[in-house]
Amino acid sequence: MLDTLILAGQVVVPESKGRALRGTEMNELKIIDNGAVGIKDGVISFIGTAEEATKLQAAETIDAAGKLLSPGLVDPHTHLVFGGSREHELALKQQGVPYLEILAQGGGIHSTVKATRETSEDALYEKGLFHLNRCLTYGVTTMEAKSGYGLDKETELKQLRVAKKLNETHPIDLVSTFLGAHAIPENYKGRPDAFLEEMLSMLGVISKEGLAEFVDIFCETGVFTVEQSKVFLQKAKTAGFGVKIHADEIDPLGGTEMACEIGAVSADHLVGASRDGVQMLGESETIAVLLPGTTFYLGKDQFAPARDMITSGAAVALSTDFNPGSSPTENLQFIMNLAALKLKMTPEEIWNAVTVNAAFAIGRGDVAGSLEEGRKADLVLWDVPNYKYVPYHYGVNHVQKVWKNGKLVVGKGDVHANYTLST
Ligand code: IZC
Ligand code: ZN
Repeated sequence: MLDTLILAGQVVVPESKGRALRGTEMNELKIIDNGAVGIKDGVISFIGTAEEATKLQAAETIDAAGKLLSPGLVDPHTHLVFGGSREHELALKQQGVPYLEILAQGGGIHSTVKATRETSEDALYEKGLFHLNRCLTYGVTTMEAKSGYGLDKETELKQLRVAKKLNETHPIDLVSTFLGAHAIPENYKGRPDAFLEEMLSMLGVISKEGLAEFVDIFCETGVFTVEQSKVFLQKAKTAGFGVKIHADEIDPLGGTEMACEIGAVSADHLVGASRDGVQMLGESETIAVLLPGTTFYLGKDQFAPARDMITSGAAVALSTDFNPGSSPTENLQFIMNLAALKLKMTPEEIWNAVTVNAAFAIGRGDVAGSLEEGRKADLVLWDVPNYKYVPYHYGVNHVQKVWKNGKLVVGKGDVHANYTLST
């Protein structure tokens, strides 16, 4: 006897090959028309057609004929835990002051660092919880969270501990990344190497307390060079961490090539990736995590060359880059819209990019991002007629219900606009 049987007009079943989907594979998406998914003890115990499911018995049957059922979405690049906000920078942006100029003047990331240092661990937890709840209502059941707004030992550890507690208490599974190398703080101005050594000296305690699985660095003009990033990430890798990089986001420095060379799990942004970089992505295991919400929010016309990447055989994932400066949104569905409109990705590629490939980009490909019998039941019921509808109808939340580990956590009522959260 199943606990729950869900009948849906379409079920999206991204294929799990034990690795991320690459190149033309990204355009393949299994859809079960008039499908059914059964849940037993928090785990998926049946996937098939509604017709096949007629032989099954369930304590509860949800008839969502005409609607869409998918795996929970995975958001593989967020700066979830931070103090304050940066709406005061909007006027500067409107006047045309570039992101890196605001940063160089002591604003931007530095402004959030100041606010994060001044916010207590409890208050950071409450604020993180607020944003996390919103992510869940948008259909995300697994996501990454970076530190990087401390730039000192005490505050970086505070952020990482908040993320750990959020992971333990909230339905969303959080994967932590240490981004101590996010900017150069005032007291290390002109001494980037010394600052990077200081951040590397934290890896022991981070590892011991299980505070992060990945290490990341902001490789950008005025922040860290490609060479500094390479040395830093190689040391982190030697210390046993998976490595990630913010590469070629604003200026094309060549971080994409370096990420592929050193075997980064993901290279993120890649707006200015060179032809060589795109080619190397196609030949390496490094997953390209694209963040079109940031390009949109920074007011740029040039988006990451997603089509070239897919043509070269690369694995592409998509993410919000949720952060208070360059991408203040928890809405991964809007990123799916931007991927369709600005990155020219197909609906099939987009679904794979926010499920199976996003999961592999944060080391969770074996448990999240796809539907398989025996996997935990992380599911989203969408109030849309088919999978192509989500990347098409933009700016709103199409989620009707979310299950995490088989438990209904969003949308307890039957009313289509009921987003009541229950943890
Ligand atoms: O707070 O501005 N790009 N880091 C690198 C960010 C954006 C986050 C921020
Ligand atoms: Zn970022």
